[in-house]
Amino acid sequence: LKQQGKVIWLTGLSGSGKTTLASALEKRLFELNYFCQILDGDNVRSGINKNLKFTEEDRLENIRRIAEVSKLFMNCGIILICSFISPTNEMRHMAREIIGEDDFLEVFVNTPLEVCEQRDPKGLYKKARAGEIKNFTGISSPFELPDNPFLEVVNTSPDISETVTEMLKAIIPEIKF
Ligand code: GGZ
Repeated sequence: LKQQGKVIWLTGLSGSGKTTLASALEKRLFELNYFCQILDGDNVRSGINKNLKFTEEDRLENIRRIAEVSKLFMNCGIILICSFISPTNEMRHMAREIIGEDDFLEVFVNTPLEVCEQRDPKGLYKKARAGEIKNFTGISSPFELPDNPFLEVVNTSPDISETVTEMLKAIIPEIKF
């Protein structure tokens, strides 16, 4: 492998578009012969973190384990794309500390709550408003604005290719487009 491992950390609300951006970014990186791995709720919360729920304490432990696992992958030279709400600065700071300042690239997917709630792809906001889901981020659990993101992307239009290019340029500055 000629590449250097790093961690691209997407933070943002449920429905903000993190998963879509993560897979589009993964695809572009693969096309450029970069070796990468997505970590998200689907492959983490159903596996190593299946005992964790959405209390503040469990979210912190969720993020801690993800950061530790990411570091192991990263040390093998892999580019991690981590897609987690990671709602507080405490959680993001902890991840940054575990992974290391230089390798932790925090990308804030800044989609307004109204837009996320409007999209509601899984009907979770509706359930949260009805009180059927407790501690739902943005409704009954806080989302703190990231205090020092490496990059902030606004992801409200359906065409994300420009956003992905913007991310690629920031992540791998030696690439020419
Ligand atoms: C927020 C929740 C909750 C609650 C279930 N609050 O949009 P999704 O469905 O596919 O992604 C969300 C995912 C969030 O898990 P994370 O591991 O990223 O959260 S954290 O970083 O805060 O630990 C959502 C679903 O799980 N989900 N209940 N109460 N999101």
